[in-house]
Amino acid sequence: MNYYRAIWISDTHLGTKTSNVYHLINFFKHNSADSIYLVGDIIDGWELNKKWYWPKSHNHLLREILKKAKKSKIIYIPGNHDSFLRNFLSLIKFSSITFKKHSIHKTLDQKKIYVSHGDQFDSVRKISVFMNILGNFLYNIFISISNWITHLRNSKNLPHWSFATQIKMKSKNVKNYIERYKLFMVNEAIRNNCDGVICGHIHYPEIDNINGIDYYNDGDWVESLSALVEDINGKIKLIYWKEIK
Ligand SMILES: [Mn+2]
Repeated sequence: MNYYRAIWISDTHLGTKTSNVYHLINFFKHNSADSIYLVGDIIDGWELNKKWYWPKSHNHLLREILKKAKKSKIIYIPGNHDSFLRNFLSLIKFSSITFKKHSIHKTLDQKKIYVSHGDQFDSVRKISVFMNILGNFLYNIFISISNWITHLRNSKNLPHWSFATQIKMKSKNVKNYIERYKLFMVNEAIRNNCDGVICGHIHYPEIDNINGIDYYNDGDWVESLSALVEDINGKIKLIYWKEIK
């Protein structure tokens, strides 16, 4: 079991076929922390609303998370796909899981990190993301191919490399979108008197520093299988999960 001060994951999109639930269960079995932040789009209410998809594996994962809640503090920050939870923020009290709109995490060396899903960016600027450019159907096929390549590479123990990310970054639109998003989120950190920001939403895991403010994106569990962790020495790292058998 790997032990951390904190773990951040987001964009697991439960309720869709593209969610890598089995990897996520495996991740929770081998990783633990004092605080576990679920940084939004954990459940995909949009897709569930269109078509109900909830196989047994999804309940299995929820049980795994509830088991975690016995020892860890769990903070659930809803995103745009699970925004239905935002209406109940004050009502929901579920064992040791707290629901918040955003949160501020204090690292070991007393740095303040603003934690937010990050979809407030979209309400400021409506820009087509990669998914909108490609369309839902093509996107799902594209992700399947990409995941298949990732799986092959993992089985050969090659370092993380995402086909999907490579293709996306070839697009100027996507690059621009990501750069603007990062600037926006860094400003959110400044507005909230924080030294850094942790978010998700754009499915692009990354650690950067912009004008002295730390920017962390925990990625997603549709293609990247990534998480942010603060280790016991207070260092925040990005990890790409490879299944432990
Ligand atoms: Mn989102």
